[in-house]
Amino acid sequence: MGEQNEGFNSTKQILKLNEGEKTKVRGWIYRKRDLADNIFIVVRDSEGIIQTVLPRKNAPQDLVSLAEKSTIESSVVIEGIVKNDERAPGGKELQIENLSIIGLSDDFPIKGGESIDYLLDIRHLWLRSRKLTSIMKIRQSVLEGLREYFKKNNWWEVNPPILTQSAVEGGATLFEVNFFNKKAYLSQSAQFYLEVMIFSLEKVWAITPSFRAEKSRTRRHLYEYYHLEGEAAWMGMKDMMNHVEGLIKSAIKKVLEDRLEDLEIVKRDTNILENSLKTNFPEITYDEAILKLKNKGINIKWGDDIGADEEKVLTEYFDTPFFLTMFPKHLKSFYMKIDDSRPDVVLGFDLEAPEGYGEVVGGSQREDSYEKLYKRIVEEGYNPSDYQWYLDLRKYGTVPHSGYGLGVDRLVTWIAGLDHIRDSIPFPRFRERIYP
Ligand code: NSS
Repeated sequence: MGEQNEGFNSTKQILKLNEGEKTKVRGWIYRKRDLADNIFIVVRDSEGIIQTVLPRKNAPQDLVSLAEKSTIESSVVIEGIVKNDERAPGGKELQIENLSIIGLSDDFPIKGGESIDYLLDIRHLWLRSRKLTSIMKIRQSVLEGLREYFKKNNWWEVNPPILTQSAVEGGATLFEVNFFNKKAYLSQSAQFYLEVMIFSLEKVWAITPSFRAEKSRTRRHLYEYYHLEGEAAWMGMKDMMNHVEGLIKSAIKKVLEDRLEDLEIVKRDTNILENSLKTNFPEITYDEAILKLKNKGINIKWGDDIGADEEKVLTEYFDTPFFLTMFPKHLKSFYMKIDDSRPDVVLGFDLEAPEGYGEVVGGSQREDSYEKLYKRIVEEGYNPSDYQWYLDLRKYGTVPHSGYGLGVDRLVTWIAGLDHIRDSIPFPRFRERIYP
């Protein structure tokens, strides 16, 4: 048995009803205009908006008083008759026959023109905006597209922990936790746990919050973000890049199929998304990227980090996502496999989103030799005993394998064309506030 709607129609369903039909809708008051002849009340629900109207003439006085008393963001139940009216959004409106106020709203603090800072303070109310509502729906479709791809290709979803003992991405961005008077950390990445799981399940993925005490405040960093990670036995770097391309395309496709209305509400130009489905994602190596950057007049040499600013310049060359591969060893983490033919280069890849967005995925083939990995851990100044269980994986039936991490919030930011990562997630965490 499905969920019961108790005879209500959603705002969207009402747009499909015929003139003269009687129906009930429930939602919140989105706009209100109190005119001499009519009171217009636009109601929003999770699916959209519908205009309702109460003609003052012949309406019972208590109904008029209720309509007058109702305020923006009050929750209401309205019964009425469908009328065609091309001036109404969607071409239909509901002529009010009955109105109940379920929860009368105080004067709603958002009226338009508020500062970003203030809106973040009242995020719990701002989340009702049409823009954020559409973004949350786009986010859900992104996740659905990603999930479908894993299912189609027989990957296993696993649930790694958030409380951990060791750093995956270096100590600099770790959040420390007092765990019964012992030191523990909030996870930066589930990678090592996923590497454990491939020895039984072969292809595994997880979505977990990851925590980074980032020093820089940027448009693409959160302190807590949703991290989708994949890891697979028997896959080399190229195999994993192919997988990541399919995965990202699956998310884009889902959004284009299901969320056109929401993309319009957030004013996203969909050309670049459609384009991205039609072509293979190009690859440039780190070496090629340095040349391209030099050609653009950037002061950079081999061995320098390609940061957000440089990535932005590189995106000018592409109108789809593209891969950046084969990085200098010293720029990347100790677990990346070193290229057989170049001891200073690792088999790492990033996926960059176009239009200036930059890195969305970071991945690599993993070092699968016990001796080489041990050496890299020591070289980086870590204590091998802290990585005992991780090293063990190379002792008991080691296997070539690769994996990656995808910033879900960054992917949503790009797909929805947002100018800041904070709006891709309902409750963004910044250094200044973990409220609400
Ligand atoms: O640091 S990463 O590049 N790579 C890892 O953590 C690997 N251990 C993942 C793996 O191979 N299993 O982070 C991966 C992605 C990166 O490309 C971003 O898209 C995203 O995670 N990321 C972030 N998103 C939002 N905010 C912050 N601070 C952030 N840091 C990384």
